[in-house]
Amino acid sequence: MKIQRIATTPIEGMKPGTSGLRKRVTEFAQGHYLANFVQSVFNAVRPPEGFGGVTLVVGGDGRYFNAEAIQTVIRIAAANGVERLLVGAGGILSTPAASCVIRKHKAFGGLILSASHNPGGPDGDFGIKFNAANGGPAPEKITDAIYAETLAIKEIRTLDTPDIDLNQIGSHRLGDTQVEVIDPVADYVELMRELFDFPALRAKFASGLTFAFDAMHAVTGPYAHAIFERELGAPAGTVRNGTPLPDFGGHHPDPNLVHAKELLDLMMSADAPDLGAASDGDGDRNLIIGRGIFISPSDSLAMLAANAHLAPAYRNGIAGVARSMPTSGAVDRVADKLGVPCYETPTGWKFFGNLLDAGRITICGEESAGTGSNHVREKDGIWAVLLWLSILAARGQSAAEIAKEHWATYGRNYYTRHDYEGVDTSAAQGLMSALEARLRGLVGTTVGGRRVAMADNFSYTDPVDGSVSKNQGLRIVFEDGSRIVYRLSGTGTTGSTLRVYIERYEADPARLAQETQEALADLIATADELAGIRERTGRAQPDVIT
Ligand code: VG1
Ligand code: CO
Repeated sequence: MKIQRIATTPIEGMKPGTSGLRKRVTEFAQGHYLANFVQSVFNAVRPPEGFGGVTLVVGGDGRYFNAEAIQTVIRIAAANGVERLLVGAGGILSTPAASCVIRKHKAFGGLILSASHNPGGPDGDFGIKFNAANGGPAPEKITDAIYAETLAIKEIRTLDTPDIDLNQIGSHRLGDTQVEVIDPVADYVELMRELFDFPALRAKFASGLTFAFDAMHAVTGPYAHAIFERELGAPAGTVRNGTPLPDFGGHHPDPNLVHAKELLDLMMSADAPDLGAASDGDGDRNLIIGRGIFISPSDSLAMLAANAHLAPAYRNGIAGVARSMPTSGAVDRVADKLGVPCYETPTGWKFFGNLLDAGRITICGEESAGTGSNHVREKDGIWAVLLWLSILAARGQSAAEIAKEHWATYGRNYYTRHDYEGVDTSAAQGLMSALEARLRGLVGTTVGGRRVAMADNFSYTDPVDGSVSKNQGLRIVFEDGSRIVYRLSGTGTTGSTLRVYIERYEADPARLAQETQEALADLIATADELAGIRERTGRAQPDVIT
């Protein structure tokens, strides 16, 4: 088969963000945009001996442009000499399933086509990222190398071949490349069966445990139907919006209290099942709502760490935990009590990989509804739900009872994140640099009635390989342990998103049941005052509060 060498020129702005390259579909679909990036990945990761003998995994979240993009990726991979491609049927692989397939089949890595929680459709977003052989998102060293290649690229290697039929499971030959279309769900279900006690969960569903899962018309539908309804016997209808749609049914597949409002309303109603959960576009996030109670992702991470031993995979305890810097300190208290280390990393799953590979941690998570463990190298929405179901089953208590007991034991970290979306980029950057310039001077002063104990721009030194990641968010810590963190999002595609993370610890048993926004009201006001949010962004209120 004749390899086509197509001349091209570098395209600016392809620096991967928090989780790969994300742009509007309109940008991705233009000219050589996608092909330039994919070829740059191959240029950056090519082993000295080439891609012969290499297996690569390819799949996506099924969003608009996924089907075309996957064919482009297959052709470029074949033209670059990749020996074997494992492609999810229908072009589908959830992010955690892709991680699972890479690890199980000892692949060299994978290309995941997803813009995750970003909106989809012709006017929505698309994305792509490279995961390495451990199944995890490429570390910064590799994403930097990919970026450098995007600025130097001269030609794209591809084939002039018809599309491969991805709708049937089976094998195809494309030049010297073997393209295997695989069941996107099977390997993942098998892994979940190993980690959790499916017969015990099945028995709980049979004896009346009730559950609602909102797949938000995104990629988790097929996984959720297979696991919750078929494997565990939950009644049909347990999984809602379970058919993946290219535009997510016109909704925004971000499982938060704004976009998963239907689920929230159900869980706060008289008909609420025992547990409610939702996942995002690519299946790596989880929203957990008990009957009448929202469990904040930071609290969920802490509660999962404290109770993980109730599931077979973690029966012998956990080696350690990690959380991203803006995530609340609730899990730190659990680690303390368990006598295991707790690591604080920058935002984004790629920073957990080394800690997991080195066996230093077993469970990790982020405030943005991401929780996972050493079973794969991505956060995993369905895994988190299965762990919650296992804990409910083993403890025989409601989510609300578990949360209350947790707070009574550890105290409560009241926590909220305020997002200001689509802010003018220069206004957002101005806010951050003005605040950064003042950080040093803030230490020792009193703001909003609290003395500032520490203020810095978070920098992380990876304890495993010593790599340093700077500029990971501005944090202001007060003497009473309260904290305000400011960051600009690295996943958005329009303007800038300012994220403000606010946290206060409460140990007083009489004050553990407050409404979160009320409990944090004075710090929220201080956050605005410190950075001049209203003044600089012109916004009186955040767009999303979680
Ligand atoms: C956001 C979250 C971060 C998460 C990332 C990818 O990044 O804050 O915690 O890892 O999305 O999640 P940012 O830079 O926008 O704050 V996913 O589910 O979109 O891959
Ligand atoms: Co996601």
